[in-house]
Amino acid sequence: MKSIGVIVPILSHHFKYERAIRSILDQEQIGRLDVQILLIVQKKHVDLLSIDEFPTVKLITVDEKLTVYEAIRVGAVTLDTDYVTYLDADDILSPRAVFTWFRAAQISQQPVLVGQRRQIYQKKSWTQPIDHADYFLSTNKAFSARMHNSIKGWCMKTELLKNLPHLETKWFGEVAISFHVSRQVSLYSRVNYVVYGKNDYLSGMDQPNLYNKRDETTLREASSLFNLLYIEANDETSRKHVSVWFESFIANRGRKYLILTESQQERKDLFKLIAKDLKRFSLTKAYTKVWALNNYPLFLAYTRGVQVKSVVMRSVKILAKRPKKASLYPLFTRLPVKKNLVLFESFLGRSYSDNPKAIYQVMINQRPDLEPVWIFSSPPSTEVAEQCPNWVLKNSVRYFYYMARAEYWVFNTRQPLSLPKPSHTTYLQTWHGTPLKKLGLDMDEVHMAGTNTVKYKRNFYKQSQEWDYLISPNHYSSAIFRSAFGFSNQLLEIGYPRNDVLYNGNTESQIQDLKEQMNLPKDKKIILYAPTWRDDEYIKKGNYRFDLKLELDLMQQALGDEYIVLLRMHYLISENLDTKQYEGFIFDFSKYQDIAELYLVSDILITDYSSVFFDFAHLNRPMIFYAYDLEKYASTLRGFYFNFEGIVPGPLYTKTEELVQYIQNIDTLKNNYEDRVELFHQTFCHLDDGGAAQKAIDAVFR
Ligand code: C2G
Repeated sequence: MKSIGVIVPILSHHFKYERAIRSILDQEQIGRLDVQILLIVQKKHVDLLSIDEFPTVKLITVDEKLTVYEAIRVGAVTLDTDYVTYLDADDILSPRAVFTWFRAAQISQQPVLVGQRRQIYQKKSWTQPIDHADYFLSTNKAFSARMHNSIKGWCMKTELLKNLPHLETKWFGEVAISFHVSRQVSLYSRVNYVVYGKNDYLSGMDQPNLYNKRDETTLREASSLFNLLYIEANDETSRKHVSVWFESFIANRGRKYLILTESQQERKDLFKLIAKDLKRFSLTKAYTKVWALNNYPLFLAYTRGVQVKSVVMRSVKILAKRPKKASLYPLFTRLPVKKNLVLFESFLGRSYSDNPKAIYQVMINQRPDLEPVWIFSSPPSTEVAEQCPNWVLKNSVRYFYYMARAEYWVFNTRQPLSLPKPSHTTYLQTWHGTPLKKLGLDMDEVHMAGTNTVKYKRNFYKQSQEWDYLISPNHYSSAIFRSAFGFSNQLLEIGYPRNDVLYNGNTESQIQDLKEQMNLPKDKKIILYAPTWRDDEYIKKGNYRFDLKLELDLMQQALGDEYIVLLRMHYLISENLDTKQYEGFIFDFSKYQDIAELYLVSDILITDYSSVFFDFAHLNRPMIFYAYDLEKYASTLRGFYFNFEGIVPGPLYTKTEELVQYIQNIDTLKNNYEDRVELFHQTFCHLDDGGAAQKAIDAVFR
C-alpha cells in the first residue's frame, strides 16, 4: 500500500465534522504516510462549513441530497490513492488506524483490510499493543451477517470501488458497498485492532439515524435493496451474503418497526407491501399471513425454503416434550377467571422483594377485596411465610392453576414463555431496574447460556407483548423501555415502588432496628458490595458464577477497625462465596430477601454496572464504581445506553488499593462528586417520593 484516501461524507450541515477530520490529521506517523482526505458535501451546505480551516482537505460538492452509497461511489472515482476507507462525519479514526492499515496491507497483501470498531467513549482501549501476530487472515468470505452490515473500519483497494453501479438507496449504502466488494475478492484480511470509533448512543439520539428511525419507509428500503441485490447476485455466495443480511435485519431491526405500528390491520398492510417486494420467493397469501400473525419461526422457515410440513412436525415434537404438569395449563385457562386473585412474583420466585413486595405491602392494608398469592421457587422461610401466608410453589399443579385463573399478575421479570397470559388476566410488569446495560431488543449480541441473539429477542418480544402495564422509574427509562421491550401498552411513569421504603423507612430508629434483625454490629460503618452478573460466566442456564475480584485481606487490614463489608451477589449467581476466614468483617447477604433493606443500613455502596446504583442514589450516600472489566462488559458483553464513565456519581476504580484509599479519605473526597450527584439525581431520581406503590395500585386495580 502506498496511499490511503479517507472519504468523509457530510450528509447534513449539523454534523460536527471537525472532530472526524482532526482524527485523521492527528494520526500517528501521519508525516510518513500518504493520506488524502476527501470531504463530500451537498452544495447547499458548503457555506455553512468552515472548510478553510483544513487547507489540505480536498472538497467536492454534489447537487443532490447525499447518500453514503453515492458519496463512496463518487469518492472512489475522484481519489487516486491505491486504498480507500470511509469515515462517518460524526465518527473518528482511532489514533493508529492508518498506520495499522498500512502494516496490515504490507503483511497480508490483501485487497480488503477489516479493522475493528468501538464506541467513541471507550477510547482508552485504543492503545492496544500491536505486532505482527495481531493480524490474521480469514481463509474464506464466511463473515457473520454483522460484518456485512457495515464497512466502518474497512480499508479497500480503490479499484474495487471504481465500477460501482448507480443505486437508488437512501439507507443501507454500506450493505450495498460490502456486497459489491465481497463479490470481487476471495479473501479478506481481518485486522485485530480497533481502527474506528463510532459515535455513542446518546449523541445519536438527537440526530436519528437509520437505526433510531423506525418507520415503514426504512423497512421498505431494506426489502427493495434486498430485492435489487438478490437479482444482481449471480452466484450462491453472493446470494447468501445478501440473504443473511436481510434475515438478520428483519430479526434484529425489522421486528422493532413492525411492533411499533398501531394496529393489527396496519401491520398486515405493511406485511403485504413487503411481501410484494419479495416476489422472488413466489410468496403466496400464506406467506403474508405468516408475517401478519407475527410468527417468526415460520417466516424464517419460508424464506429458507423449508417445507411448512416439517415446521409443523417440529412444533409437534416440541409440544410433546413439554412436562406433564405444564400441559395442564392450556386446560386451566379455559376455566373462568378467579375474580380478585392477584399473583405476585419477584426475581423468578427466588425472593420476597422488590417492586412486587412494595405493591403487595400497600395493597394488603388497603384492598381487602383483593386476594394476593405469592409464587416462590422453593418453600419460604417462616418469617417470609408469616408475611405471605398465601403462596404456591412454582411449577406445581397449583401454580399452573393459579397462573391460568388469576385476574392479575404482578411480576418483576418475564413470565415463562410456555405460559401465555390468559385473555382474562391483567398483567402488571414492574421490571427491576433503571437500564444502563442494553436490554432486550436493543442488545446487539446475546451471550447468555441456553440462547442466541435471535431466539432471545424473539422470546423477549413475545413475552413483553403480554404486559398490559409497565412501571417506569424515571423519564429516561420510559423511552428505553418502549424500544427495548417493543412496549406499546400503558407505561406507568411513577417512580419505583421498591424505593418507597428508602423514603418511608430512612430514620435512625428504623435503621437500628434493621441492623438488630440482621445481627450486624452497631459500632461499625457498613460498606455494601453489590455487583451485577456477567452474561458469559455461567454454569448452566439461569445459574452464573462470580469471580470475586476484591482483595479482602487488604480491605480487612486497612478498613477493618472502622468498617464491615456486606457482600451481596446478584440473584442469578448460584455459587456460594467462602468468607469464613473473614468472620466479623465480611458478611454474606446474598441470600437476604430484599436489597432495599441492605441499602438502608449501608453507609457506602460499591457496585459496578448493576442498576442498584440508581436506587441507592435516593439515599444521597457515597458510591464507588469497581469497574475492573468495564471495557469487556461495555463493548463485548452488553453495551451501555450512556457513557458510564462520564455519568456515574462517584469514582471509577479497577484495583482494591484505590477503593481503600478513597474510603479512607471519603469525607473530603466525596465532595468532588457533588455536581455529578446532583445531575444524576435530576436525571434518574426525579420521581420517587415514597408513594409509587400507591400510584401503581390506583392505576391498575379497579
Ligand atoms: N440486585 C441485587 N443484588 C445485586 C445486584 C442486583 O439484589 N448484587 C437486584 C437489584 O434490585 C437490581 C436488580 O437486582 O436493581 C437488577 O440487577 P442488575 O444488576 O441491574 O441486573 P439485571 O438483573 O440484568 O437487570 O433494567 C435493569 C436491567 O434489566 C438489569
